[in-house]
Amino acid sequence: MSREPKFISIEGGEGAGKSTAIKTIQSYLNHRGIAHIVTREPGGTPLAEKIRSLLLDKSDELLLPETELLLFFAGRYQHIEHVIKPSLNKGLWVISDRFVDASFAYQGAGRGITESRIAYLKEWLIQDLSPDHTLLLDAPPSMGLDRIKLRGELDRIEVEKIDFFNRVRDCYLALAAKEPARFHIIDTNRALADVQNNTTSCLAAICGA
Ligand code: T5A
Repeated sequence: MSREPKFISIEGGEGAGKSTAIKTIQSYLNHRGIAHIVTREPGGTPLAEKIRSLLLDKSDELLLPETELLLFFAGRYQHIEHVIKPSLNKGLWVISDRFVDASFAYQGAGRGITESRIAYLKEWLIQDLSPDHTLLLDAPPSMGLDRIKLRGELDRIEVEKIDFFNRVRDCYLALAAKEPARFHIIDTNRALADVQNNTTSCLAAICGA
């Protein structure tokens, strides 16, 4: 079994099932005795959690796309330097609920910021840190939105129109097509037990079962 610490990101649209998959992942890693942390973006450090509130809470002042992008990267840099890198250096696996692919999908395809601007920030702040594996939880956006509406009030991003989320999904699928060795697509438009089985099989392959 490979014990080299791995960095795994979990991506997908709203309500695609990331939190649900992370529970399955945690229980699999615990079962295998693999020491790990679960963290998230936006967030992951006390300061980055404050930035998360700025990003997700509704406000009377329009948050401009450029400001939004810079806030995501500001929180991400705190997260990388204070949590992700130190954890990997200690030999812990890092499971992150979203990472930089989300900026390409949401601020790029969603908001319309050019890919080269996002790529510039990525090169400056992230350099060669990349998830070893990315689980892309994929479902039609309308289905994910229906699921989260049952949960209660929507946040500042969740209230976007369906076209926005269709662009986000298309971008994620395009990113996955470009890097098939890193991305593992899990169809979450299925019964929960099937999704859990597929997530566990994916983890088993990553861990070298
Ligand atoms: N963002 C983030 C950017 O714009 N740019 C960035 O760079 C980054 C990092 C973050 C927001 O910020 C944006 C993206 C987001 O808008 P978030 O905390 O990641 O927000 O929130 P969401 O993506 O909105 O995550 P959610 O918690 O809302 O959804 P999940 O985790 O994908 O879904 P989950 O697992 O909570 O499931 C939703 C519901 O569906 C049920 C669950 O029980 C739950 O009730 N469910 C199923 N029901 C039936 N069958 C299944 N197979 C099911 N799977 C889950």
